Amino acid sequence: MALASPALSAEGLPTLGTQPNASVYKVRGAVIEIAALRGDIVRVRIGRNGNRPPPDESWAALGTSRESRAPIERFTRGQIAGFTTSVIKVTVDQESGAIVISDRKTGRVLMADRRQAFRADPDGAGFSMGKSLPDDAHYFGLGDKFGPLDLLGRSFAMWNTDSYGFQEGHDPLYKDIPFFVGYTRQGYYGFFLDNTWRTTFDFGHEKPGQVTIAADNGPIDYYVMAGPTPKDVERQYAWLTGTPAMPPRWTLGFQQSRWGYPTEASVRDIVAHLKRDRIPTDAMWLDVDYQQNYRPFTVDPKTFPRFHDMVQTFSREGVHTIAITDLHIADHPNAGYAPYDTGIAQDRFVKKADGTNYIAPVWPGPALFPDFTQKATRDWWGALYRQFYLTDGIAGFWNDMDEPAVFDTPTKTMPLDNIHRIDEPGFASRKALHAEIHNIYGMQNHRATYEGLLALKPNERPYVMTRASYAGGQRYGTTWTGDNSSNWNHLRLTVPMLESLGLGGFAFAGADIGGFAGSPSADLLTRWIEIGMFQPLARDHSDEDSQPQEPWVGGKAQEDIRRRFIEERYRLLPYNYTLAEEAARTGIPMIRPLFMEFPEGLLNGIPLDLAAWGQFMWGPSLMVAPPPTPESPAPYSVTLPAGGWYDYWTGKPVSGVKPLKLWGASGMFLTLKDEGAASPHALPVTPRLDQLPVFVRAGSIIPRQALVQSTDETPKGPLEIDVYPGANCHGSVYADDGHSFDYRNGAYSRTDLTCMQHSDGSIDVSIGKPEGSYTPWWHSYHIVVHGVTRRLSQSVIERGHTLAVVYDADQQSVALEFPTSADAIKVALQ
Ligand code: NBV
Repeated sequence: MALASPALSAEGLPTLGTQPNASVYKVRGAVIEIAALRGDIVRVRIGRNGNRPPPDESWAALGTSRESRAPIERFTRGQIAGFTTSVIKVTVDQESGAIVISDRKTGRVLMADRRQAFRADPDGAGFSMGKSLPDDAHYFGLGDKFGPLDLLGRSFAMWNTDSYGFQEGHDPLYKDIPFFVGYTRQGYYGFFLDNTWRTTFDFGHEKPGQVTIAADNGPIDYYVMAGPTPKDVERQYAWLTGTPAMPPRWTLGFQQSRWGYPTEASVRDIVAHLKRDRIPTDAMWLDVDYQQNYRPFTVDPKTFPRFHDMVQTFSREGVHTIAITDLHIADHPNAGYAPYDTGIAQDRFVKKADGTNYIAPVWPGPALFPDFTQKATRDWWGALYRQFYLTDGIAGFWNDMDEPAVFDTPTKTMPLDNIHRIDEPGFASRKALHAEIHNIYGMQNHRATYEGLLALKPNERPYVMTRASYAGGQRYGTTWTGDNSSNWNHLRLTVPMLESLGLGGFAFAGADIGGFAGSPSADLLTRWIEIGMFQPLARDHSDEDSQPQEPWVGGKAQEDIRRRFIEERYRLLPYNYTLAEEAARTGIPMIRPLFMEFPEGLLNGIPLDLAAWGQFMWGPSLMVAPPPTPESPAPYSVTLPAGGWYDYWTGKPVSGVKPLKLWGASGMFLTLKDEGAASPHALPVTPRLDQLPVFVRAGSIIPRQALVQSTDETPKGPLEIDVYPGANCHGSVYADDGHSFDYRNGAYSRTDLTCMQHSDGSIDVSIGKPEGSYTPWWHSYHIVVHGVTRRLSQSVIERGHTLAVVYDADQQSVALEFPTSADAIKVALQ
């Protein structure tokens, strides 16, 4: 029961006397080690049954972050011991072991054990932790959960599962991201349980007033991040588990895919049709159809006779080819199948409990499963891409089925007592049961591919998409939401699902546009394309049994609408790419819940999103507001957070009405409190299939470009800069070569943009001095300032001449154009 800090060597526990950032407490046989990694992040590790804390190993948390140290000051007051960092206060009740982690200055409680630090399961292997759930709490995150954004009142399992045709409420799905963002009226915080075994999170469902976090086995090892804003939490989580891999620019273009393009001719036809119909496109995906007998790393010469030529031709047309490479290696001996031969020779595969290779049916029939928990196996796997990547010119890869999925078995996966042989920097070499490895298997498959491509082309950004993953998997690229369905509810729930994935680090994620299982109606496909163009990964993909769902399906009128939205995505590329770079640098996702941009924006005390179903932020400036029930022609109310808004499509200011009733998440009407300008407004909208309400936050500056048919094309004309005056008016534009890592050595260009509206109506627009050594494609700026209601007819450019300005009274805008400069430029519009 005694405080046993700082040095515990006499007890056989780790000596922490030399570690000024951690305290160790021995309570009721448990050894609780709490370390401050930064002033705003603490890590709790608990050794059960008098054991030392679990080993410091992690697939998710970066070694450099785990080694990081922040100063602490310890204290003891009666039975309460603890410490403070610059931001956090930790207390441990030495009678019960209950830990309370709070904000040192405000007293805001982040996480508090209800009674004790944990409860051991009767069998001794598992544990559960009961944390208090304040009355005003809400929870967000946990990755690919399929339901409302708020996790409150529900419970979830974390177990990567092939979930074909999943529907609302189905759980678990493909990924295990045991990280959530907690909210109370006092602020936001983050919680990450680093335990790869099957775990559960219950937010007041089983036990009201309690968040229960439990695992079947594995370490009690968790991190609490102090926020206090949602963006702070995202930065803290990215610092701990890594930022998302910077995507090649082309991956922000439109992408076409389908399971069931059976031949090379059919694939060429699709690309030709996209070109003919002038649907801007950047990628064509090849599903399993191209392979010989579904064997990974093969091409069927009968159905894809000129495969290499096809990939090269597409590439010349600005269309990048992405190929699926499932992980299961066909059990195909004595046939010259190199992945099998080399894998067997090097003993690369997962074993059964009896030590023999595990073989189970998947695509190619009986197959073996690489043991990605070994660096050497990952290196072997990565080298299998040589021909596709270096010779054929395939631009990206797709790791499917890596939960791992196994056919013809009720568990849908391999036996839990299969054996992995961890042989890995940062880990003790040991055998591990599949039950421990299952949730990181897909992540390590993803990693093996990403790192393999990197080894083959060290200065090219790899592009790899995985279906299964674990926390930290964002470091290896992108993901998608798996086998969704072609129905309106899936379209509706895609938004919170992508938001949750973004909160969990997966900034570049997408859902199959149009839905995978089943066939969308023409209207559904149109709406899905519209909304999907404001999401990170825009890929139209479908099941082999479904009807075609390419952009032209359903007739010209529908295609024209879809094309218009796809084109808009290309026009927004400078903005979108700036968002992608921000995500890769900071961890702040591209698609954001409203609370991320308006953390103070509460409706009846709760974050705005909960009343504004389906509305989301695309970066800091654009708010997309699809109908909350997207199939319904019924009018609905868009919630406009306080601060002023413009209509993206017309450029004109919009104002809502207040107070108003809003359709809430739970299907109830909520009444807005009228708190004057500081309160949100509601804007009545009557939905139309050919329109998607998108709003620009006042005070934004958005860079755009001329339409291109592929992101490889250099846009003609100036960089367009749309200025929407308002408070704190700013924006930025980032550019680099779009594919290499040269930006890390300064070969990028970032320009800050600001504006200022004076009381007499005159406006200053400032273009900062471009930072970085990269010269972007534009040579001039075309500036349009929106919401201008009085004639402004000339502009004075600092150190330059006076330029005529075009004032458009109808559009309430002024426009002017001038060349770029290596220096800052300030334009005074008078
Ligand atoms: O490779 C075929 C499909 C793919 O189209 C889909 O996107 C994946 O989620 N894949 C599942 C395998 C299906 C196995 C029945």
